[in-house]
Amino acid sequence: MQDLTIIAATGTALPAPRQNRHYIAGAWVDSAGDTIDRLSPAHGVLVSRSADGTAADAEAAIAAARAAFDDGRWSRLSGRARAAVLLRVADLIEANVDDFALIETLETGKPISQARGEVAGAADLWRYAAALARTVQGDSHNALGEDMLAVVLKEPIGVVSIITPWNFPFWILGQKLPFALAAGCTCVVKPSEMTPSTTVMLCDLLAQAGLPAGVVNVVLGYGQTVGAVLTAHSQVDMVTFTGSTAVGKQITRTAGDTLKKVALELGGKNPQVIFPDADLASAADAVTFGTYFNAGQCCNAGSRIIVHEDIADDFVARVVALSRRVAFGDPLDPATQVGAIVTPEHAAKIDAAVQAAVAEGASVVLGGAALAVPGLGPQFYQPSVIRGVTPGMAIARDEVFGPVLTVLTFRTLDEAIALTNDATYGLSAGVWSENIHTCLAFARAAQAGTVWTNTWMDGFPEVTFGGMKQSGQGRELGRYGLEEFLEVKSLVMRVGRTRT
Ligand code: TXE
Repeated sequence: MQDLTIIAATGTALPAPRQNRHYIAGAWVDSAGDTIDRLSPAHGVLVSRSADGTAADAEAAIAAARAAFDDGRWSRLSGRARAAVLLRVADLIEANVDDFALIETLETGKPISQARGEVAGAADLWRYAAALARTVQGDSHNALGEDMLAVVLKEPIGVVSIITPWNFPFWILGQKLPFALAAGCTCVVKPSEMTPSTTVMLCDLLAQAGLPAGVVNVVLGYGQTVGAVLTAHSQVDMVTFTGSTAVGKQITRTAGDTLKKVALELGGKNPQVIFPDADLASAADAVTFGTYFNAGQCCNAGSRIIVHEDIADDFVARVVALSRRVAFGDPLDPATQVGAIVTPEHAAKIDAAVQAAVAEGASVVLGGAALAVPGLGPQFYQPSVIRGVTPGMAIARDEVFGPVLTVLTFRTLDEAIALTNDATYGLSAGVWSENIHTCLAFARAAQAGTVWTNTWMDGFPEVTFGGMKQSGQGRELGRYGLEEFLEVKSLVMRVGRTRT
């Protein structure tokens, strides 16, 4: 082992496995289908057994959401009344952070400290969405002629299918569900088949908070069965999806038959550009965090480093030194900073990407292999730094979704911008320089939904998030995060007599 920081198994006793059922029309429902077992990626122990939903289960959930929308039990409430429920949900999540975080850790493999942060952060998303619920408003036109008045209304779009992935299950749900509810929509949620439990646990809190039955329904199961129905069904008005670009494209095609609205938050291959005048200590710190956070299984991973050639050796040495200090190991230890890889297949995919890069001529400066953690299974990967990467290599272009940093170099600002934009993705980009002109020139030219300047991955419920190019369409968070779930209707009225 290359002098890394490793945290051995804590030996903590794990809770009994959860049994997860569908939640439809306010009731727990067994599936006619099979069940799906989820083992903890770090411990190999059964965490949950969940319904493997069928098309009929999905259809029942859609019917419940449709009925709840059409009778106005939620959509016709005032923004104030909706906000009150969302605020109670936020309080209840905060009161249950530890329970949610433990299950999130066991299903995803992420460190418990970060799972706590994710759950507490999600509560804040519910709180923010509650504030937005009271701001639904459109426009008025009063200069169309004295007897004409037009108002533009914003109305809930209707029934929304929400399909979420496994990397931040509770946070990503929080980027979508409370915003849809704030707008007055009703929802059918399908969490990832690998990490369904916190979504299921939330249903109890929704009921306690006073959300009417049928407004939120959860169907468990696979994408090809349940997900396909949620995207194709004529009674669904919108699909919002976070996941892989390949499935995002598939969803767009399926949803096209009924022309339902589609919002997508997909992959990224996000560059951080480091100029020689940057605060290199801060930049190295942020690059290290941006590479290893969530074991790199993060659409916003900032692991495509584009560093000025004059400082490349120094900068890589700093990152390698910091990488050795990042604590990898048992997610249940509060000191752990990086946990397990989500599945054995995904761990193998990460390693294959690294070995392919080596075969293409890149060199491994650090890591580049599975990580042995005393007392735990094989599903860990070493912090890895790869040099000698050229822009055409697969590892420079494709999302690795693992704790792997690649290094490209540049000489001029124009070259840095060209390398940044030489990507099919456009989710986020970063620039490190003490010169505001350099930063702004880069930020204006970068094809990315978010550009971070002298920081990385700082996010706020208030600040809109989303991708350009093949990183997605539509936006989440901020005001735009509400607008996505609102339909626009113009009322044109001839009213009042023209004065003579
Ligand atoms: O994602 P999928 P996977 C990227 C990352 C990762 C790769 C594969 O590169 O290595 O995707 O991950 C549901 N119709 N991201 O395979 O398959 C599925 O059940 C409807 C980026 O886990 O996209 C799950 O609920 N739904 C990312 C969700 O889609 C379908 C987060 C995501 O699964 C479906 C995760 C279908 N035909 C992975 N097929 C990010 N943007 O953060 C699957 N699903």
